[in-house]
Amino acid sequence: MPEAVPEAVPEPVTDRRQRRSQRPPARYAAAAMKLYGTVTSPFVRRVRVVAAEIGCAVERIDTATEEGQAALRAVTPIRKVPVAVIDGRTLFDSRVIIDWLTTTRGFGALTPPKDRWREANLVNAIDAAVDSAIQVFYLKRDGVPVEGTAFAQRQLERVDAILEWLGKELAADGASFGGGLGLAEISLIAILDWMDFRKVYATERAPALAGLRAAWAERPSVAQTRPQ
Ligand SMILES: N[C@@H](CCC(=O)N[C@@H](CS)C(=O)NCC(=O)O)C(=O)O
Repeated sequence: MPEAVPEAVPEPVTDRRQRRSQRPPARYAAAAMKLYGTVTSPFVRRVRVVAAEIGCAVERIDTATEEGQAALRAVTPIRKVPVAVIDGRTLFDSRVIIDWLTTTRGFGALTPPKDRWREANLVNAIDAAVDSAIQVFYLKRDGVPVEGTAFAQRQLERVDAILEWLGKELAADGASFGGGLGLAEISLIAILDWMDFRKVYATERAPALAGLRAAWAERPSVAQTRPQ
């Protein structure tokens, strides 16, 4: 088992308006989360951002190494990151992990969804965009000459369509989809930063989304987890 790397936990932002129902049940509040993942994955990053926002300590198992991959395979047959071990459970999938965190520890200074079903549509669209970009990235990384193929074109066009749609879903100030910083905003920032980092999609093709990215760029949880 590779050594777990503890991450710095930024002080959670206290929000006086936090509703009583969002407060964490005391029995879960203190436990740290063991998180299997890399520092480049956008799915791992959104979990790290949420953990930082709600003040949940993270011990990350780096899955970028062979040892880390072996450790990952020992906890999940899916072989994808993130996986969390928390409160005596092993949880696969970033959205499930985030759901567990916000359910057991509250939303901290994050904005809870006003409309869960709308948020689910936004996040599904964001995930579909990054899934398409990731498929092309993996093929290129494995030396498959995917550039210029109909497959790659279809993935690119899907990303174009999704980002254009997301631009139309923004609130008037362009900084969010209608609240403050929530799962949809964090997910969008994570995929745009990842696309730039991996140079798999020119994010300038979606100028409408630049304002949202800029609005949260200096937030400690966002700035400290940006891939580089
Ligand atoms: N729906 C999953 C997606 C996870 C995912 O695709 N992770 C990628 C890293 S960004 C992965 O582990 N891929 C490994 C592979 O496809 O072999 C989640 O939200 O956690």
